[in-house]
Amino acid sequence: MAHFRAALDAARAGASDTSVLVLTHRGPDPDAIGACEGMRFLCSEVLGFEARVATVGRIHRAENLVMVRALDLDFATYDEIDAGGFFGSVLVDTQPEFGHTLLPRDIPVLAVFDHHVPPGDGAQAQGLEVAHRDVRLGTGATSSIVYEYLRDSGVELPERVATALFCGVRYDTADLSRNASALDEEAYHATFRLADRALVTAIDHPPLPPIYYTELSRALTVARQHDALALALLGEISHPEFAAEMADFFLRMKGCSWVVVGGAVAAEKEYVLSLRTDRHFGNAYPLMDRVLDGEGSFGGHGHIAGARIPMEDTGESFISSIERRLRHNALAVLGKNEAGELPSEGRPLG
Ligand SMILES: [Mn+2]
Repeated sequence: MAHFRAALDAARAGASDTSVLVLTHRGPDPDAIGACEGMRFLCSEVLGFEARVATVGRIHRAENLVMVRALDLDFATYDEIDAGGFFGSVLVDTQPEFGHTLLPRDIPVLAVFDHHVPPGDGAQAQGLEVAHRDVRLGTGATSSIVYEYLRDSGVELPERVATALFCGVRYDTADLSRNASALDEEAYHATFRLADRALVTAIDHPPLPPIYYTELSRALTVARQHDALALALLGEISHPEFAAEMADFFLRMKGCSWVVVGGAVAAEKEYVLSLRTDRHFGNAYPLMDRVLDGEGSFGGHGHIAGARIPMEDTGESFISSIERRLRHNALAVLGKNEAGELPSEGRPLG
């Protein structure tokens, strides 16, 4: 905490600007949203700086939208931000080296709080000089790390901040069942005690748009099971979080130990992939590496990995060529059958 404070103070001393900008990865999930809100509160209430949160990419997933709306979080979008007012930025739930994170050119990154494996096996992890870098691979949620700074400062958490942090820990650790450390456990219980219970439930059961059911129906039709792998490459989808949500959903099927779900998001000119493994199956990160086989960029921790492949073309044939490669790579992980062939068709789920 003293180190983080010193990093901000040093940057503030040499600047005419007075505010801190809090940033996260594109298409923020509940952990990113919770960590942003906790960090905004820490910077403003504890450290005494004006602080602003800016997010990049629209927030689509119903849970995440409800979280921002119901908690009335004051998040700007990146494009609205005037770089002039900030002496530095703080990154949460991501690292400057990740491809899915946009950094303003004129604002230095002063601090990083994250729990994802740094790109490049950690060797080039210190690529950008950052005064305060707190990356904890053993922690289930960045919201837990932010909670620890708030706890150590002794500040009382308002209901809204506690609710945001709780949702962050809750969804990134699946209610402490996934990648959860002692700190996650403490953060989960401490923030839940102060959270707005009605809002916690409302965020868990958000209203869903009609397109959700259309895409759900397609995902169920397209998904195939190959031994312990459920594979669903969905063609075009309306938003990237849908792939993550379907990955979680398919992983619940009995007999399924790992899941790969992908879809093309035309608006963002990207093909997104979500990979999940169950408790017994091992790490998601090296599996994603094999499924991508050099394409795009990816990140992950424990049983979760996500990837993005830029698309120069959003036409159907381009999308299917990506999906053909991904399917081939995923099936190659399963190995060849006795005839020396990769498993082919698979069978429909259910
Ligand atoms: Mn996270």
